[in-house]
Amino acid sequence: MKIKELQLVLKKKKCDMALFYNHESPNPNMQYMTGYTGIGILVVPKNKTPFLIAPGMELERAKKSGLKTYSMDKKRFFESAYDIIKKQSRLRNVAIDNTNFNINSYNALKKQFKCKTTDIFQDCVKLRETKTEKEVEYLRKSCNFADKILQKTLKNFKEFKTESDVSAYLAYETQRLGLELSFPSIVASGKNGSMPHYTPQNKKLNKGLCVIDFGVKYKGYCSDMTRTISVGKPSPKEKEMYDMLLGIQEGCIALVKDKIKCHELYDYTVKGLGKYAKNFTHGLGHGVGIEIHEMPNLKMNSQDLIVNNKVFTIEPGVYFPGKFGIRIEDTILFKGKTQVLTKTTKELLTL
Ligand SMILES: [Mn+2]
Repeated sequence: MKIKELQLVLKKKKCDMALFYNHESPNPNMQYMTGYTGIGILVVPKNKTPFLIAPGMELERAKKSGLKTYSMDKKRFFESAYDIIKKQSRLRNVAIDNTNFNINSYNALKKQFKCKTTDIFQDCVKLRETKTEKEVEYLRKSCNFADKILQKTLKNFKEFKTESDVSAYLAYETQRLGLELSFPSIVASGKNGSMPHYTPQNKKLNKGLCVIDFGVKYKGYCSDMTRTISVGKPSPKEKEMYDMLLGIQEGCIALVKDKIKCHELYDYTVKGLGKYAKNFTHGLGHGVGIEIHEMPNLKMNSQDLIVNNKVFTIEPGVYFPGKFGIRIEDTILFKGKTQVLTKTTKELLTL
């Protein structure tokens, strides 16, 4: 995606080429440009066709990207790459994404290439912020799958005894459909719900509210959704807080429009929460794409704008340590109008 746009950045920054690499975990920018998530190097020359360099064991997979793929010989990673690249491109100024380069790799690159490097991490983040039609389609499907799996989980909820029963079922159903989780699911029952990033335990589900935060990856694209349900009948206080938060979440979604600044959505939430604003301890939401957290950032003071083809979450939450927590999250597409991509009911279910 967006190779031409990247090449414009390279020309503007007077770089000969961009170089991205994967060693262990996939580099999101390389995945974005090529779809390839294996070990190797992506080279994007400023005015020629991009190509991949991959070790023998990954060649078959790398070629599926449709890009010309060169085989690394048995030499070291960057040494091998250098021999291939120097025949194709000038190497005075190489653009790299600093945030995805570790210090050892950087030193190896500098030693071998003897080049200047220019950071294009933020440029890549910017390119990925607005989604192409293809990406919108993938994100929409990703959300459909997440809905389907979560709804099946809620339907079977009576069978689960522990938090990890629930998270294991979510993972099982995800894998059965040939998908991956966007992140380890959160299933936080009762007082555990007050920890926004809680890890589910192999312990009996507590009575009361239960926060379930879940998403899948479809063709590499993440969905993200949170529902809070009630195990047994909710107390009047829990029900009151839930209704208030749902009103704010839906009010916030209704407020989304072209060119609105993200802090305006955040401010609306804080105002709506009134005296409970101090119990809202995280940002209002974030962009989603190849990574679970992308731009825009819907936090305090954020000047990021909502414009066509941005996909992001709206997820207000309130947390009462030692008591309970509530979070309600949808993945939203803005494209002329606001479309809520995650469609699982937000009625407070008693299961
Ligand atoms: Mn989220």
